[in-house]
Amino acid sequence: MVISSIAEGIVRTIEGARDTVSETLFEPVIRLGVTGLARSGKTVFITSLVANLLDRGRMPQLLAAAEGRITAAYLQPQPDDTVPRFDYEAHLGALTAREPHWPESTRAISELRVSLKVQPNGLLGGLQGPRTVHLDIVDYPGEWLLDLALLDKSYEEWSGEVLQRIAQREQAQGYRALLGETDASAKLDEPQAQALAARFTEYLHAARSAGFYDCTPGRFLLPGDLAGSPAITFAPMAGTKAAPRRSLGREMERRYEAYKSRVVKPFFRDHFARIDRQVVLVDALGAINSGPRAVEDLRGAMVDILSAFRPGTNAFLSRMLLGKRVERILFAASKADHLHHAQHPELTAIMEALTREARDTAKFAGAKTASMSLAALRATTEETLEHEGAPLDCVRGTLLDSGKQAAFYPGLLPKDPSHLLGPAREGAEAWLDQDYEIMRFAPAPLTLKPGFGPPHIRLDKAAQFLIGDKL
Ligand SMILES: Nc1nc2c(ncn2[C@@H]2O[C@H](COP(=O)(O)OP(=O)(O)OP(=O)(O)O)[C@@H](O)[C@H]2O)c(=O)[nH]1
Ligand SMILES: [Mg+2]
Repeated sequence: MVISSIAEGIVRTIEGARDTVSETLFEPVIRLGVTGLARSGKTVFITSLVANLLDRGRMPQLLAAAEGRITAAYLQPQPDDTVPRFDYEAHLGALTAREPHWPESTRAISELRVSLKVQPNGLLGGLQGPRTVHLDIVDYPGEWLLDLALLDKSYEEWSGEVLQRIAQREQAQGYRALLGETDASAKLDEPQAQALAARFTEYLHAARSAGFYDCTPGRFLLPGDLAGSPAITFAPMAGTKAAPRRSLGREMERRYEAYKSRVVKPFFRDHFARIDRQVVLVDALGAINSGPRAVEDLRGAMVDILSAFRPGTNAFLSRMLLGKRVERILFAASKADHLHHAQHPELTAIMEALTREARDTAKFAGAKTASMSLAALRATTEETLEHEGAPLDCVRGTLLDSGKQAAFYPGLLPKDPSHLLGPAREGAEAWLDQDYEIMRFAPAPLTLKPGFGPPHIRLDKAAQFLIGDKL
């Protein structure tokens, strides 16, 4: 245990050193992590960001672009041979097709390198030639960050917590019933282990659809190429401590430990530990639309997700990072084009309130943070209609379900975010004084002028915060 941890630390130092010497000096590399819970908008964000970096006509708030100092931008082979490439062309193809559609759900890690040729500014700017800055964008599920908490828990502790949490949940009925018929100290029987894992995974899916976010282990929902492997064929059980060798309970414990060391740790070591800048996308509007329970659950998930960015919360991670930290974190409420811009400040305030607890506990030790509302791909236009003698700020777009055009008013967000977060925390079943309804819009057909990327809201401002200082 100790030896492997030390070795992990050494690998990290050597890798860090290589980055610093060969690349940072001559051609700086920025590793930008893009994360968020499922369907939060990661794929659309990266696709539109890259398209708008390649064609910068809509990026006035990215200063280097506005000053004309980015002389070229191009895609390059990524540095990591074992990580799937982010399928930029397919995703952009979906968004810009004659009948545009949203890209497929991705659910695993992927990476893309964009290289920018930048003319330095300032006094020496005119004397030096352009430099190349590489931007490595890494897309990974926010659910994977939730697994960090498992590293500090034994199988017994984890099982205890999960069983307590699901004792009252109707989605877990099937799993509880099966567990009731199972003896942890009986001899291991593989079909039985598989049945338990399958039933537990069903519970996780049902809980996720019902709006619960505390659905770990993360790979049970998003198994990728781990599907069917022993490392994700386990489930929480009580009374395993006293179980004899070769029993079902002992094997469950062993697989849980394998999940931690073979799945969770490598992700943090090989990917998370190397990130310099991070954007966390949050579908706050979607949660508000689902009701108070979803909002409260989202808040809880944010606390857990963001704990990965607080150095010191986890001993393994601190060793891995060796003092390196994410320098900037952007919290972005995505899909803001569902809302007239007059309400964007309220959405940003809700986003800030949702992440406040996580920030207050540690301030992310030195990382610069910002919150904003953005739309990576703007699917609507704004319109002010008259309703019962008063103006009503609406958005217009093509409804995804019917294909019909409609103007739409989603409801009035409160000026004070606690008017939403308070009832959510107190367990309200529904919003009292407002109804919120968020329609799903289809992406609008695009005719892009040369030099212009897809339309967005504040993507340039987000880019300026995330990488502007390095250009
Ligand atoms: N109107 C609007 N909808 C968006 C925007 N970004 C994302 N969406 C919607 O959100 C859905 C999910 O977006 P993705 O980018 O696929 O989200 P993801 O986080 O990559 O999702 P997974 O890969 O499933 O985890 C899309 O299918 C769209 O319906 C946006 O900027 N505007
Ligand atoms: Mg995706």
